[in-house]
Amino acid sequence: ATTDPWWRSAVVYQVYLRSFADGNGDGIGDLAGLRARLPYLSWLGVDALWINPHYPSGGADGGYDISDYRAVDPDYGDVADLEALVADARALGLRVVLDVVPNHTSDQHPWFQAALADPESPEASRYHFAPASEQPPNNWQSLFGGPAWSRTPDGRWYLHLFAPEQPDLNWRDPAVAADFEQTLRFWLDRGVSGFRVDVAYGLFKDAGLRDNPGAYSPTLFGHGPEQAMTWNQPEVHDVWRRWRSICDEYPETMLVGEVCLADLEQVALYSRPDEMHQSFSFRLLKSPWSTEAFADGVRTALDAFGAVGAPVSWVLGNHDKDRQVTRFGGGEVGTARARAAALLMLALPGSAYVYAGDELGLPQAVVPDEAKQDPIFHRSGGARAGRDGCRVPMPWNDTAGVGFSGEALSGERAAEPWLPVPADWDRFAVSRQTRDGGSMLTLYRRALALRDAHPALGSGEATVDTRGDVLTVRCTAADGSVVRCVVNMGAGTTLVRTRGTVLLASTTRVRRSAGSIALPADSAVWLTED
Ligand code: TEU
Ligand code: CA
Repeated sequence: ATTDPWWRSAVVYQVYLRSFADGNGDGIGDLAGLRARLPYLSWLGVDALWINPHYPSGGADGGYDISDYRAVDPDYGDVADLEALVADARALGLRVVLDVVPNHTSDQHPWFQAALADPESPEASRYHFAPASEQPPNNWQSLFGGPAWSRTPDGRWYLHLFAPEQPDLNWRDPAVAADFEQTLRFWLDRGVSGFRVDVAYGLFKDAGLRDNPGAYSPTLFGHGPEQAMTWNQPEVHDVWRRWRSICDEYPETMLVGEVCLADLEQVALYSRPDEMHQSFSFRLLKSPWSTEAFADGVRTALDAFGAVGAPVSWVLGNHDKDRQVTRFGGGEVGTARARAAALLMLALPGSAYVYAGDELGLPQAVVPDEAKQDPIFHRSGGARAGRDGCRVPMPWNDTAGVGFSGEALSGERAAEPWLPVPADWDRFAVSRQTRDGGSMLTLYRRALALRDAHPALGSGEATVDTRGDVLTVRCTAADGSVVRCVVNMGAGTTLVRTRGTVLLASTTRVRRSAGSIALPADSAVWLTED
């Protein structure tokens, strides 16, 4: 019972639309499929869903190259399907958050097509073009590999910080801002509860497009001063102030920014009270399995966001990073760690983002090279594996097609899924895990139910302590109630002194005795106070 706005402690489930559920049997996840699976999300106990881009797209970067911001890609349905989804979700108490991509459009977008056709067109000034010359205008690199500048057929240069099919918009042209404001209103008028803002640290570039001081080499936690000319320009904050004021016209709306900067204090500035409501904290997503790394990540985030009065938005997985089971070592060890990490994240105050399939403990899938779609793989000539392995369709049941494609709809055999599902993935199927009291899915569902029941979980204040391999987060609610999350990140069993009750354990191998519990390697518990 709290009067806080919903998003401050929400659990938001990230739906990779193309891989979630295929309603019409063409092998591609869609809005109808998602709509049919809403009861699952309600049963699981999440508060909201964020849907990866659903817009018409050139198809060069998993939908992050948008050709029409106020429509639905025919692969996924139409605007009426989205409205029906929002209505059904609302009836189940679930909110729908859309992805919006303001840093760049598709090269198929009518603006870019007009700009290609006529260098003097008004659309040309909405992008970054430079006159034909031998060398590109500066030393900027594309995040997907190679120079950030490509040539038009008539020899001009244009800027793309991602793939060449994703030309960067020029936010110094007021027509760009005006158009995005219409886009926001278009979807808000259709009942969505907000937006996840792609590359929110981008948009504006150095006004003189000067060389970056350093080469592009992503540091551990994101971009830093070496890329100072490309990212995090002060002007961008005016955009978020304007977007906030638009969202404030619609009750209970939120903006969450993707801000991939190394310095979390800079990231938190995007969540000042008059800007976006949240910006992701990617620390847990990028930390190796070590007490120091996790403790530092949690403390740094709590401090940085606390300083601006915003909740931390915790992330353990998304569509850009290897699945956590694999990141944490794979197999049984990786799974045990992912279970413990889930209890840590879901205890911490703030909002938590759960990437579809992480609640099933999916590992990074091995996708054959010839099936890979990710431009990172193709542009690097195969040197970088790409992100396909975390984007494989969801296994719903243990039939041959793992229940991804709706059997009922056409009566015909469903098409092959757009990315191949590993042969043994029926073992991760929702249908199996629902029946298994020890499954990852059961753990998530129990954790989410407890998080609803205990105000100390997901809101209030947290303090972080480490002792050897043991990380303890002590969470105190406004009513004074306390829950501790104790994580043993070491390789051996450890004894935790407590008289409290175990609310939930990540493993059945926790042993209780009077005054203490034995916590096995790579496990976590939620404890009431002594
Ligand atoms: O990602 C943008 C982005 O900058 C991250 O990939 C970032 O480089 C990384 O997390 C740093 O550690 C977003 C989307 O999430 C991604 O899927 C798109 O490909 C990209 O924007 C372009 O739209
Ligand atoms: Ca489909």
